[in-house]
Amino acid sequence: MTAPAVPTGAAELERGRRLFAAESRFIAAADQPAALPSERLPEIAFVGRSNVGKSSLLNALTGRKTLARVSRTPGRTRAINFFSIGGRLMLVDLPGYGYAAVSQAETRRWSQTVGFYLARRGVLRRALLLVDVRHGLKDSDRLALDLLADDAVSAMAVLTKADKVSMAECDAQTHAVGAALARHPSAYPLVVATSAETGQGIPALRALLAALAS
Ligand SMILES: Nc1nc2c(ncn2[C@@H]2O[C@H](COP(=O)(O)OP(=O)(O)OP(=O)(O)O)[C@@H](O)[C@H]2O)c(=O)[nH]1
Ligand SMILES: [Mg+2]
Repeated sequence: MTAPAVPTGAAELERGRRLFAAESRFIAAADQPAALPSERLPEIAFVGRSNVGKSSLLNALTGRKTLARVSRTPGRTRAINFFSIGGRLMLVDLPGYGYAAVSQAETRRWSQTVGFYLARRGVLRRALLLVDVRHGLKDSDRLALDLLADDAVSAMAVLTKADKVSMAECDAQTHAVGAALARHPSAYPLVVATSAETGQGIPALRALLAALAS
């Protein structure tokens, strides 16, 4: 089998564009397992440290600035938020990790709900592990990867905030993260560099996700 590549073909890109041109809709916010919506569509989970840009990437993909809540204050997204894309794919915005200033009780509830979600969600097709291009993989990301491997969820790395560095730095980080993930059992062997500001990498990511839609 040949290794997957970042999509560049016109037909693939067009499939991605079409999927994300369809109506995107907020479905539910779950802060406990009982509040998770029913499993109707293939799901893609957005995983990553607080402030890495999960909600911003979701908005960039859908072309809607305010679908998911973005904040300068880390730890803003507290619940698991579900967004339907054209009734064919569910994007799942998870609360971030690695941010100290939330209470212990809240952190425990976070890990219980997210842990339950990752372990038990039959329709979960892939996790996007978001990594800030300036910071690279952190220990907390490696822990998240271990958790995903335990739950047999395939994880694809997506670099965020590519607009913050030069193209050369972005390429170097893409290779570094790719090499680090290549050693990890849960990793999907592809890294996409994106920017929610400039739109870099967004059409390619749409195309990759369209291949997982129903
Ligand atoms: N320059 C730049 N800034 C970005 C980009 N993506 C996100 N940001 C900024 O980073 C900050 C955090 O973005 P969010 O999308 O709220 O991050 P998050 O991962 O959802 O954060 P939590 O919900 O707290 O876990 C905001 O100030 C965004 O405007 C990007 O591609 N480029
Ligand atoms: Mg968020």
